[in-house]
Amino acid sequence: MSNKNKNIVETAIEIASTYHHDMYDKYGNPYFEHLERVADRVRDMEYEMVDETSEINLYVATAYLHDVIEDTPMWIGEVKNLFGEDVTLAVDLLTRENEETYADYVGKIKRAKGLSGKIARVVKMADLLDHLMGPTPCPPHLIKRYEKSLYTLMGRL
Ligand SMILES: [Mn+2]
Repeated sequence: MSNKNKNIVETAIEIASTYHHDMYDKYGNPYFEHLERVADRVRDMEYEMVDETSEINLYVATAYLHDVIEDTPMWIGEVKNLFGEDVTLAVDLLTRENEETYADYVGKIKRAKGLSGKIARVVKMADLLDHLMGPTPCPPHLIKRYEKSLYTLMGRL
């Protein structure tokens, strides 16, 4: 684990806590708590899903940043300046466009190539698990969609 990559996690925490400041989930909890739980899940998944040559900190940094383009004024060019190409491509994959159906969005993540594709799949699975099994109840109408998305992504680990 290089120092350079150790720093990107610290930078990602700073960026996420700054940009998601004053945002709350539908239950009134600070949004940053969701990002921390997703990052913790990704750390837990390290030995199961991230091969030993991978840099776990690229995955953890992406976990903190996974909603920053979709939900805040953060610009993707700034993500690239701070975090480099692999994290930027992964965050871009994790950003759902307005006109994109949820199935198309998950399908795009499933098919994505390279390290950024793998990072996006691991982070999205951790995100879905937090929605389904985290401390805040999943709205019933979303349970099937999230379960189906999880199975879709499990098809390509
Ligand atoms: Mn999320």
